[in-house]
Amino acid sequence: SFDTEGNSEEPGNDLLSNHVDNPSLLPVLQSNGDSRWNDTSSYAKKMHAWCKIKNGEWALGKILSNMEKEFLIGFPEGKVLKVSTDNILHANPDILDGVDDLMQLSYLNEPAVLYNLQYRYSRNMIYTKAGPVLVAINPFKRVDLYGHNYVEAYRSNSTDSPHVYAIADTAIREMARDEVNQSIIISGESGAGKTETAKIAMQYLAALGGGSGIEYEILQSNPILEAFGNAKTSRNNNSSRFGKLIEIYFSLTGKISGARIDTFLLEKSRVVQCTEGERSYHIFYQLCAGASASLRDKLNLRNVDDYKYLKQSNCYKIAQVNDAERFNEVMEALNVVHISNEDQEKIFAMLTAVLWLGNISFTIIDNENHAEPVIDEGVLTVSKLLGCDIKVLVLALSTRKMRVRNDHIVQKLTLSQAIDTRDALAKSIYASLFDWLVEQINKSLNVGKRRTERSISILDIYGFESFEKNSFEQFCINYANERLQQHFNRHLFKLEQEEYLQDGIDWAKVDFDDNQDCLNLFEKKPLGLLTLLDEESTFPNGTDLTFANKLKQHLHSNSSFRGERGKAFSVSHYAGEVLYDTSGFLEKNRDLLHIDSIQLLASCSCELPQVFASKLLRLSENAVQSSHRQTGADSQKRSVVSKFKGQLFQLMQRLESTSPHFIRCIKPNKSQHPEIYEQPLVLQQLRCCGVLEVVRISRSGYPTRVSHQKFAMRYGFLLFESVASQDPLSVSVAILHQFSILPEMYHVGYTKLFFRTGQIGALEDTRNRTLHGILRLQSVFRGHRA
Ligand code: AD9
Ligand code: MG
Repeated sequence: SFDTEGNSEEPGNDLLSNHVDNPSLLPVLQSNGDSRWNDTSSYAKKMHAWCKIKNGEWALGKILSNMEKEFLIGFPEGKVLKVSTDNILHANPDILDGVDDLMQLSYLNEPAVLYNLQYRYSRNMIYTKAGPVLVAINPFKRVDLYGHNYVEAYRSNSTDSPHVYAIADTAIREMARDEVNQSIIISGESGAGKTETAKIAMQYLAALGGGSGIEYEILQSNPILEAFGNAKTSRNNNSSRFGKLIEIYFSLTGKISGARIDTFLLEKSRVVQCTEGERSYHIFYQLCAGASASLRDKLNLRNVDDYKYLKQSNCYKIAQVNDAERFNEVMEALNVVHISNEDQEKIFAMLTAVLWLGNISFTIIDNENHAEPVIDEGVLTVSKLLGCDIKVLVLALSTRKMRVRNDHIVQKLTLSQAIDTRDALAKSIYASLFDWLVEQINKSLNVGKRRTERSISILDIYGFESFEKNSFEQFCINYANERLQQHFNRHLFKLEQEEYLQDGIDWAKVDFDDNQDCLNLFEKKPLGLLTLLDEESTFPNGTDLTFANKLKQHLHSNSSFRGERGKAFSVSHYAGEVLYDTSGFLEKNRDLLHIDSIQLLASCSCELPQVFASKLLRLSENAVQSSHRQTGADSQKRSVVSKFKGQLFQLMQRLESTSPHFIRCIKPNKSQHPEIYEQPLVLQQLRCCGVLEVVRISRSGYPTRVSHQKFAMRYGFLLFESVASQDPLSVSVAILHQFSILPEMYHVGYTKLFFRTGQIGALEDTRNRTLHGILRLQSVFRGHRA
């Protein structure tokens, strides 16, 4: 069958819609404006062309004259400039303005792609296909593209404009058709729109697979997880600080039967420490703003600016967000996922306990800097909210039981140790609460436990981050993004190209930015970032500085690594270079919660702290067991990065068993404003995601596939001379020769012909002209006869 750019139901139309039907206009890819592919003789007077102007941006002008090494270009405002040939690229004809698939551009160069996306963006067409990938540009405003009418349009196939709905629709269809689980993988940097896109995809699935009511519960998990797992950062007012995979199950009749949410590595440091201008997790502000008077009373809850953890960043509000209203929405959502009022109150008590923990201060009690908590409202409220004895709380915050050989001794904590212990307890309560909440939601969503049905998974993780100061959290987030990028590359570049090779096609590989080097830098054993970090974390004398020095000593020859001054190093990620400061790396990686703190939680009379304690105990016991097996590699507990790596590997394994659909979100500006399209910012994202290369592969590959038989049938009548042998292969080859199709434009496979984009278009034109001619002749004959 005709298999054009994947699979199309109506081959004829698709073939005709190819705009590139002149071989001389074949893809010109400029990955960085270099002019290797730029054949200057193809520029003619009066042609429009892209010119690179001073700030690196591209402007559209008209060629006035072509001099030896430069062009004279006229710009719309009347300006005339001399531009060197190196800074000129072909512009597409007006008729291609705003095409909805970048594959259709006659000239595929960076300015052409940027312009096309901008053209669409300024008309609120935020979605564009880049071959198999959907590109979504964040509108930073409401756009009228969603809701019932749009869902119906995509459900009934009455539109084919690129859309998240279209992707979700394809996933549903392919799940049913191929009986294979599907995944929708959303990537892009922080603030690009992944989480919104994930919700839009979920809405479509819910609309098509709904009926039982479970779809509403699934949708209502979003406001809950966002309240507890998202926060305002300098990049995004609603930044996800955890990764999420939601797997939605479908019954054989295509109805949603349940779902399961998996989360990855919540950034818990945010609970106790937050950069100026950012916020901690939304739920804290929502609770303080929205709790009823009686709840405030019961919890001894104050205002946001009464809490040190919330005060330190000097930021309480998010523009256009009403935290009190959001609180009501979250409570409503908690009801929907069957979390009882009683449990809700327990949740709020834990949140308030965390806030009050932050207010606990210490006094120095001796001249060795040992400290003890001040018994004030903070200590009293925490003990009441957790249901623990004040004395036990005070001891847990000021001492530590140690085992020295066979003796148990009690060691007093210094001020900084006491503060760390307090903060570790707060972080641990919050992270345990988050996990518990996800578990409760899953209980509600996992309706008919047996999972024999098919599923669609949606992946939405934290996007690539590069701040002025980057710490352990960015290190983990960016590592996760490298893994995801690898998955993207594997599917869109490696596997596609392998298929050609399998079909016996002599295929000159298209280069893409393989991030394997960078992944190796992280994962290699024994000398990779993760192993070295784990190793240093277990050394008694290891510090952030010794860690940084080890990295420099062992990794200096890796091209993705660069040692920097002092405790810093930088990594050249697929999405750009990031400078990391190792301060706090070891401690955050060890993530120790002392047994005294766990015992404190276990001693509480309230239910949640006990639940947290038993889970924390189980974790540390498992770790101790596994560390025995691993000859003591991890002394106490699996480190954060090794656990995270394990989670990511599992995630990738799960995704590998699905058929993927990729959505690349693009952030058009840094200020989170609508209508602003910053070319260099968009370009940088297009480059690092390899969007142009995807299009290039799809185009410079052989996207059009036709069996010999079909080809011979369709075009055989165009032959001037009959062919001796009538077998489809010989007829096909004769057609190719007659139309002088250049050998590099097609490939004869074992059973099929493979064409580059545009070749069939020319043949179709001839076929149509000939058919028209025949029809005209026929009518002329009829006229004669009449
Ligand atoms: V992060 O890696 O979690 O920091 P995301 O998830 O990529 O990031 P998010 O989805 O949170 O970004 O989008 C940021 C903001 O852009 C949202 O809060 C919306 O205000 C805005 N946005 C994104 N997509 C859309 C959309 N399709 N329509 C309207 C949108 N607004
Ligand atoms: Mg997000």
